[in-house]
Amino acid sequence: MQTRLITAALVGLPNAGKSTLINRIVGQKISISSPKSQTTRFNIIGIKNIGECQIIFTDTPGFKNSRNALEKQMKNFALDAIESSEVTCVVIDSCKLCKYGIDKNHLPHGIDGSIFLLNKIDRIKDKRLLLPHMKTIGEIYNPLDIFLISATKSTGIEGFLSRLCELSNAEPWAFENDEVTDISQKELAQEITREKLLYRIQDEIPYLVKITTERWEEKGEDLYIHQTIFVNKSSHKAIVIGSGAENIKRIGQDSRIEISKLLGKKVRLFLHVMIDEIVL
Ligand SMILES: Nc1nc2c(ncn2[C@@H]2O[C@H](COP(=O)(O)OP(=O)(O)OP(=O)(O)O)[C@@H](O)[C@H]2O)c(=O)[nH]1
Ligand SMILES: [Mg+2]
Repeated sequence: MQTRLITAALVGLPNAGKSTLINRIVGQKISISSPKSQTTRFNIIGIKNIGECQIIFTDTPGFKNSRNALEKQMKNFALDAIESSEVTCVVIDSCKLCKYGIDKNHLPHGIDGSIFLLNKIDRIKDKRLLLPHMKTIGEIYNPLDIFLISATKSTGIEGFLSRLCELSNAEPWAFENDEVTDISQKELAQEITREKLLYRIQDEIPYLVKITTERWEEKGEDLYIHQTIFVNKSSHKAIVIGSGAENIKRIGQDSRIEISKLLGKKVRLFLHVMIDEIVL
């Protein structure tokens, strides 16, 4: 079989649905998603094989111009992915597009000739509302193609993937047939705990945490995981734990259920919260 290969970066503003899309494409959760902006913190690779074609996607942190050190680093992740991928796919929130138009000042440079994915079209009743914006995108960016998709409803994704296959080159595959990501089980488990924190804790604290794994050990049928959530202030620690340890219990429970489902084994998860002033 003559194998084919293509690398594609998924970039866009925070909350556009990049991670939801990569998970949908590879068929399992490899990148956490949430209704909050800036959920993704680093680049995550997702691999999709279709017939002879291997597509290597990079999910990137939502693009934001900022002076803040963490956000600068996140912005560089997206720029690196654009630079190192053969095709850039710009994911746009269609609802925001209809409301505010294309947010040219906040999108990264270097996306001319990209594929544009107008996501969340399940939320647009009258698709004709998108037409003037598609025209503007055409004028500004000269896109390779524009697809209307819904990552949550799996709409329009096949056409997009076929287009990438058309653009692929005759080359050996870079990953084995059964590989879907480069993120390790340990890192993914940490990310899942962070996702549960994003859902459970309403303010900005989840952005200021770092999670590490102290222990990862199989004992009989069970996998014992000890994770530490580092926060940078004692007041944050109190909020993460919650009154009567309500928050941390719930975060632990939700995370354990999901990690267990993902790994297909019984998981015992222990969460510790510690203060470290230089969390980020
Ligand atoms: N209705 C609808 N919601 C979507 C769709 N795709 C994503 N979402 C929601 O949009 C929110 C953000 O999704 P994410 O996948 O985390 O977005 P992201 O672009 O990865 O965000 P960052 O990592 O912060 O840059 C979540 O609440 C998703 O459920 C879609 O096709 N339709
Ligand atoms: Mg994301």
